[in-house]
Amino acid sequence: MNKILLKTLLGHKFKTPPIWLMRQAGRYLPEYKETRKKAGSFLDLCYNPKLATEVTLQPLRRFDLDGAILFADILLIPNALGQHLEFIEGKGPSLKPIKNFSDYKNLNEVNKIHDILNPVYDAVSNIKSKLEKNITFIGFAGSPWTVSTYMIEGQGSKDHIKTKTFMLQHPEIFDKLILKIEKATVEYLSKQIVAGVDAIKIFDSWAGSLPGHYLEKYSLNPMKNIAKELKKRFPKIPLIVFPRGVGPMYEKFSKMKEFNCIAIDSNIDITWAKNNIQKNSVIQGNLDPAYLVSGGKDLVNKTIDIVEKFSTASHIFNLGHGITPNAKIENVELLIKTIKDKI
Ligand code: 1CP
Repeated sequence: MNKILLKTLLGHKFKTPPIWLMRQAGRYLPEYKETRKKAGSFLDLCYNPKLATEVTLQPLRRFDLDGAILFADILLIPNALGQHLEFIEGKGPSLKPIKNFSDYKNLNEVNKIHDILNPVYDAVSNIKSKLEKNITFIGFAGSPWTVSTYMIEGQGSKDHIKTKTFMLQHPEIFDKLILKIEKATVEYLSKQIVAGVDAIKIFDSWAGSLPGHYLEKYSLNPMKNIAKELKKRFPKIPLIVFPRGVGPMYEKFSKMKEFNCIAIDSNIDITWAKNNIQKNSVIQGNLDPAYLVSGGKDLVNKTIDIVEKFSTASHIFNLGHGITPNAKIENVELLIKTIKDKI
């Protein structure tokens, strides 16, 4: 097996760390914009196996990356559970929000999700058949907490006040919703694995907005349950967790034995992470995506700093969050050259 990313997830250490980038497919690539136009809407792109394959492969044709991430979205789960979803140009996702028990009751049964998600599994097998043998293929889903914020807010939010108010005022409904997302996510990820992904990542992009002990209850525990079930069904498939924004609580998340790797955001100090996290788990991260806009010496120096700090144990190079639409292609090239050629 020559998949160095997969081997690193399993605890091997290479002189040069493997690299992939969160949101490596997307609007900073002209070829993505073209395919996206051809598809019609963003959802049409996600549910078109041929075009989803095309955009998954686009960054790999341009860059010397070690991993491919399935082109899909964390909001396909709410959609498959029956929630109306559209992506509005220049504004982002828009869903019909869940406001009460009757909205919750109207969601589809978990076993119905595949009726909608089948094209995603077709995309996975299609991508698998086209990937070079040295590329690690990553499947993914959102965490129950992060997905619930979109289901309740009905759109992206910075403070998640509606979701937290719902959680505090209707704990019985909220618990049921989290459990339902958890179960749907296990089934969704299991099908991705059967269709051919090599590893799984769970994105908890909004973990940082949960207060106090709710972080454990609604972020950590549901993700742990998903990971436990996946490990029972597929013991060899490595799992990555990304509890973005949890600060010093990263240490606790990194001790979850069910996950092989923890992705850290750019706010985490790399020396702290080396001393407190890397001893518990393989580490992934954590260049700020802004360096891919600004480029130059700063990008080179920061990249070398991250690689050197994490070089004593297993490390996967990545950003601390998704690449932005204004990232420059030449800066992505410079980043990869810096890592692979050690300039
Ligand atoms: O206009 C467009 O083309 C849509 C932009 C876009 C893209 C390229 C969206 C809408 N989703 C995606 C693909 C995507 N989303 C991928 C696969 C591609 C890749 O990584 O190369 C992945 C892994 C995601 C995951 C995702 N979607 C997350 C978790 C990661 C993160 O960035 O924190 C989240 C929070 C979403 C929701 C979402 N989807 C799209 C947008 C604009 C958003 C964020 C909405 C908000 O502001 O809250």
